[in-house]
Amino acid sequence: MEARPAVDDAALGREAMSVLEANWTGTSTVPAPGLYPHQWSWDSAFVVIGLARYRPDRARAELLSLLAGQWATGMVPHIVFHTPEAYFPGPSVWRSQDHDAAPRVLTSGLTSPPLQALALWWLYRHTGDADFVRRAFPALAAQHAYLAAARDLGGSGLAAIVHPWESGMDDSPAWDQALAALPEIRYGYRNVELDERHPDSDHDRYVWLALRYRNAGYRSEYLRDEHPFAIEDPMFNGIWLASCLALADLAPLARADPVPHTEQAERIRQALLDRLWDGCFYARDLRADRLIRVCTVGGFGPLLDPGLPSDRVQAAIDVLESARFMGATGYPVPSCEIRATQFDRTRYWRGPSWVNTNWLLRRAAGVHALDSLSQQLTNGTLRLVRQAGFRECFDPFDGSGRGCRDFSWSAALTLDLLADSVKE
Ligand code: 2M8
Repeated sequence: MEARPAVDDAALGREAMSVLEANWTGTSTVPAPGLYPHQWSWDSAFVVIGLARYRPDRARAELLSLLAGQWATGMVPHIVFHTPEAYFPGPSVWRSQDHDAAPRVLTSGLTSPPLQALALWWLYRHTGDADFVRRAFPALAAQHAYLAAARDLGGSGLAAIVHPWESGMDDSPAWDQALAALPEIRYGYRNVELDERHPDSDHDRYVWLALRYRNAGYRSEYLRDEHPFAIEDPMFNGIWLASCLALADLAPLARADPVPHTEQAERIRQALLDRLWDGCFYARDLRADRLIRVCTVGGFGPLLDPGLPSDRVQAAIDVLESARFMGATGYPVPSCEIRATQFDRTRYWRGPSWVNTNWLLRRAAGVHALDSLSQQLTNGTLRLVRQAGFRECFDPFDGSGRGCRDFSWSAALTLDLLADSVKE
């Protein structure tokens, strides 16, 4: 089924909901039929956010079904395989069942941006369901404890990603040099449906990195001492910081102490400023010990922090609104600055606009009371889905749709944007 979103808000909302109904498996929501037939971690968090005020029952089920995949270490995996549907790399590559810390359901061995606590906060804000907060809180606190204990590979207070898939922005040009430094690999494993996305060399390196980590038993000592890909990403850490503040806010409901979560947020804030800021936020390659000086949409992640100093907020917003980003494209927000040599309006995470990053930036505009930016992001995003449908991503210049159709987070976040735009 492909939804054809209407101009009318009520019809657009119904179309969005019908995409989410069609993508609901009975257990969780797949990102898109066919291409992504399992449960992806940050996709699910966006679905929780979108369903919070319409189907809180399903939002709760979505989050619990994701957390069923949590490892005893606290790690929330980037994919949970609830069904035997074919996907590469699937369970036979990850072999989670060989690990004592893994749950009964099969999962990947990587994590992804820790958006779940912010999603829980969103759900609470719209439902007032404190019982559910009490139920989900310990798992999310454990997820954060895992990041602090096992992923602070630079000893800086930031969590490092150990694979491009952990960023959620797989093909971002920010990872190019770190990938190019890896050995030349030719496996020839392909998910044929993803062929157009990545050059073979990148895909083989993704698989190689995943196999190295798996073969090392998913050990954090291996990540710290040997793994060749370790990057402090401003979007991953900006999301983590926002989720720490969400846990601090929710802690009293769960009869937990908010202070450790506030302190964690403060550590992340300080490290983001000390280590990733140089006129805008860049990712830092821990193995090459340098900033990766390509400005991507990921660089705006720290704006999710209400405590970011106002001069940095202003400087980052100036970049966002300039002709380097949304100032020059007809639609918000290109995933890479358009003057960069790596910018490509057609390639996944190297130029196209995405509904999820638009939503995150809109949230950031909200926390800094930037009402006109918030409105621009809402209107521009709704224009994209009205014109092109709930596509995976969009050409930032002409708004045409790219990638999958009936994409869950595009539909879910449309519901959220519509609800707020009606209220405003
Ligand atoms: C994309 O990532 C997967 C690997 O995890 C892929 O390319 O197959 C990314 O866009 C990621 O952010 C997203 O979570 C996933 C499912 O929508 O697809």
